[in-house]
Amino acid sequence: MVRYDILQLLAAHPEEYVSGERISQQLNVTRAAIWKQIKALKIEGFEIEGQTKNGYRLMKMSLSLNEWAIQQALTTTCLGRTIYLENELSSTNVRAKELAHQGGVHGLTVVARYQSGGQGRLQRQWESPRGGLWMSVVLRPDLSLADASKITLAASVAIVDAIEELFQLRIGIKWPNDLVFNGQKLAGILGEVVGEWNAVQTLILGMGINANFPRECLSAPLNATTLFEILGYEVDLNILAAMILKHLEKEVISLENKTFEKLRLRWTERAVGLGGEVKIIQGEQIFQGVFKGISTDGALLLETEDGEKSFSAGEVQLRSKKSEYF
Ligand code: BT5
Repeated sequence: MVRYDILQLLAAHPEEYVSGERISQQLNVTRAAIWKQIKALKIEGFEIEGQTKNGYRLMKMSLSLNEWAIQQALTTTCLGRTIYLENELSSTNVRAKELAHQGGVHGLTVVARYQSGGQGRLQRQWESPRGGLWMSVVLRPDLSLADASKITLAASVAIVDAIEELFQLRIGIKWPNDLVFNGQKLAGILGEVVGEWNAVQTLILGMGINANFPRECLSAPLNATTLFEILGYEVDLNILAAMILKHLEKEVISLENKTFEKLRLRWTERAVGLGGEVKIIQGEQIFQGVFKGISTDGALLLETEDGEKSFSAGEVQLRSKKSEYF
């Protein structure tokens, strides 16, 4: 796309103005076309200064989601290398599933600026206003089904690490995969297994991060927060997406190398409610006990009066005795 060729050229010369003549010659486009594309880039959120005498200079990248900017920020080998960014989707998980069925490769990523039918686990809804990061990745890792289920734990750690690296913010993980700050939900993860593909398991990993919008954009009863609320400024969603994909790729590779222990420890370090009294709701049954951590197969360990019990994600809900998020 000419627009991004122009941007590429400007980005390659961050300290200087690039003349319209030079852009025109290098990209074989008219001066009028350049002006039109620069205008479009500004609407996309890129800050570009134009000087009649000197030409154009890229002053600031766009904080809004942009395919080109994500590609620029990516440091991964596979994840996000094929990327689809849509202005609006019902759900990125649904779209990613369709693309996976059509043969989408390992690492294929779908991002939407807005979801009209964002999905949570167990048919719950996920509110997805503009300004959030709604992203799903198709993963075809070299893992058994049992190990593949640990990928949602890996995603929690990846998001926590990305947010810490970028904003020096410490996020907690509420088992199995809610990310919370001061007891309020900041992000959620929806992992779905969509079956085998050449004997390799295919997963769709959906990640939703409440980023650049105020808390009021979510319905009032939710116990939720957003990065904007916490940090007081808008973050670069492209860099955030790329950073999460970087950490996620690392975690997936380390799971493939059978090194779950490190992930288990990293996860445990961030777990909220650890060592405390919790309730586990499994259908009609309620178990009480002390939350001891997660086992080597990723199950939650609960010390009850009748001894240690383990619960795998999906079938149970975790509650503190006091509140939903401790
Ligand atoms: C989750 O489910 O937390 C998984 C959320 C995954 C969302 C991503 S966005 C990209 C991809 N595409 C999708 O369609 N989904 C994934 P669960 O643990 O079931 O939590 C759902 C519950 O969280 C809801 O019932 C609400 O109570 C609450 N909730 C809904 N929207 C929220 C939001 N934006 N922030 C915080 N809490 C929310």
